[in-house]
Amino acid sequence: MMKLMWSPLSPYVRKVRITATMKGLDGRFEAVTADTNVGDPTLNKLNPLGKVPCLITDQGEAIFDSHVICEYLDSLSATPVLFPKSGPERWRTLTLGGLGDGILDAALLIVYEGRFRPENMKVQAWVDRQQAKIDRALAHLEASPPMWRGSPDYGHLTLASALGYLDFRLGGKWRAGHPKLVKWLDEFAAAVPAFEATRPAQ
Ligand SMILES: N[C@@H](CCC(=O)N[C@@H](CS)C(=O)NCC(=O)O)C(=O)O
Repeated sequence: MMKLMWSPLSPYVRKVRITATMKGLDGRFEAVTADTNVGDPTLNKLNPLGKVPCLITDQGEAIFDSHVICEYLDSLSATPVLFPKSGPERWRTLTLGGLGDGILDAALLIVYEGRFRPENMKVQAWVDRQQAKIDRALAHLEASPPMWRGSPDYGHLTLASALGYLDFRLGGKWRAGHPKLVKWLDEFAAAVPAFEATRPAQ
């Protein structure tokens, strides 16, 4: 039985959970909660970066980060193909995944600025810089939402998890001014029931 070190509210963990459900692997691992806010010695040993998700395979090997775990899970069963094997489609998928992760990283830095820095040490210019990355990414995606052929892949599920995180932690402000992306997310949720099933509890 594989083990997944996780936190129920993590958007990176959500990517892995959506991937596992899409690949029919839900029964194949046990979830182990790690508290990354206080720090978790077991997690730190497995992943020196102290971040979730971290997967421990049946062979006892630790795999991180979320991209690598998702690609590993994709390799365990044939369909649906979440990572195209080669050609322009592969690079398109990985680049969209990178953009989704980049939105997440910027949003997480904004959240951590609020969570970990004392009030008098907060740097608004730093928060604005991260928000500008998110805004540019959203404008880029709104111009041409990345539709899928057949069924969504890793790039799409990463973007959906990122937009879900903007809803959860940043008050859904992204929705104003991005009607095509809002529709895109609705279509993703209809195509991938695991998205709703993994929605973080408020
Ligand atoms: N690039 C990593 C990011 C993972 C990440 O930042 N996870 C957060 C939880 S949402 C975490 O564990 N943070 C703890 C820390 O940074 O100390 C991935 O894709 O897995």
